[in-house]
Amino acid sequence: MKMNTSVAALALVGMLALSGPASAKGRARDVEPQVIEIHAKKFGYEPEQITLHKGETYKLHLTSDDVPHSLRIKQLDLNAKMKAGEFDDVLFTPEQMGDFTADCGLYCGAGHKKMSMIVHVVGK
Ligand SMILES: [Cu+2]
Repeated sequence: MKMNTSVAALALVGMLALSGPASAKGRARDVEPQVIEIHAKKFGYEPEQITLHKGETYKLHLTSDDVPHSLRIKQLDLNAKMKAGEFDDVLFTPEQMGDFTADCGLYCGAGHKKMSMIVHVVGK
């Protein structure tokens, strides 16, 4: 009888010890978002494709090397301006998996419709 009680007490101590690391895990998620630099230029983007993880927040570091463009993905609710010679940071969290084609939402000349970039969104 006495032994059973101490076993139960030990089990309780073990459970309390386990609850500690679980809350520390929550803090590890407060890391700075990964920065992804993207350049637009008549008539394309650099890089031409990127891979992101669904549900993760990224900081898009956007600029244009010539005239104003934008980076638009309708399905992911993104349409960010890309200013000429100036950087803008845009926080972006893709919430759908799949292969998406980003295009330019700002008319920039004869090749405007040809501007595209592939964004792969994968699971973790
Ligand atoms: Cu454009």
